[in-house]
Amino acid sequence: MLTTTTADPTNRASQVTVLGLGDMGSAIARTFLDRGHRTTVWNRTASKALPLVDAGATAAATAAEAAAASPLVVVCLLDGAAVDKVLNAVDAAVAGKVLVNLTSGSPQQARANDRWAGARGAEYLDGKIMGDPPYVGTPHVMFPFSGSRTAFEAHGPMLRELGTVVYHGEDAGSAAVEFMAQVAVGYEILIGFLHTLRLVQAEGVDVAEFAERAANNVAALPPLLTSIGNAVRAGEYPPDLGPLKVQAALMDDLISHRESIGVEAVRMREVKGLMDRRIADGFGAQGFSSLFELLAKS
Ligand code: FVH
Repeated sequence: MLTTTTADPTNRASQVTVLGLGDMGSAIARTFLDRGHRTTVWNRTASKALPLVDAGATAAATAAEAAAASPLVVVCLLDGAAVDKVLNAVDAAVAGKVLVNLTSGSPQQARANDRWAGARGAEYLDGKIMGDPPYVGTPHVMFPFSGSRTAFEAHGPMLRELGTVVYHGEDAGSAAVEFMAQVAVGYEILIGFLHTLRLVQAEGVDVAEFAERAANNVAALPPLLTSIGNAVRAGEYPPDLGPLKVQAALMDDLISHRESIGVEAVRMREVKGLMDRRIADGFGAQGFSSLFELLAKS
């Protein structure tokens, strides 16, 4: 749930530092300012702090000075390499603080940051951002978090002001696992969608009108995702989308249609190849979800 109360800026517990003022870091700092938090900011390119200073933020001259200013230090930078560089500059200034890293990155990076913070006497929370900067401060931006439970309990109310927050447990890498997986679902679906727009365009259909119809059509996806998840967990594969032997025949049509109009069919050939293997193994009566059995890296 989104917390919308206005903070008392003189209350030290509500003071926050934001390191990194790109599009996302700026949106985060502005949200904290809007909610009444005393906000200290720092950015490598100092000029990016100016609009926030106009809105009431305090700009620090160095990352270490910024980190020293607040009990809660939020980092939002381009990538893991930038985080390493800035944290090395901050170093001992995080002692006794809660360090929250919202930079995209892997579970391994998150666990390394956790160890880094622990060695300097700081509590670490790793967070990931699923949403766009203009929507920070609304429930439309999802923030998976993991790491120090004590830190999450202490600062959860403030973090919830940024969007919809879910805590995934004490392993600092868990939020990144969730993020990587959710982002992958999006990309896997969207590359298929782009391939399909190629086909639609090659057939002379208006791509934007088709996209609108497709958007209505994907309303069927959420229950299907849930039922596939349950099938995979149980290791039992009912004939979702029909039995594989029937679906495989449809795949042949999809592939030959694409090839006949000069449109790439690589995704469909991948799916058809998996279906053929599953059918050859004697599982032709099972559903699409059973392809999961073939997706382990050998
Ligand atoms: N923007 C978005 O829509 C997405 C939504 C989903 C999650 N992401 C992640 O958020 C992180 C920050 O993204 P961003 O949009 O703020 O990115 P930029 O606007 O490009 O700002 C990058 C900041 O990082 C600073 N920076 C880069 N390299 C260094 C370095 N070596 N040392 C110190 N700072 C560095 C950069 O500083 P400057 O260029 O302004 O001096 C910006 O503050 C990111 O993980 C997304 O995946 C956003």
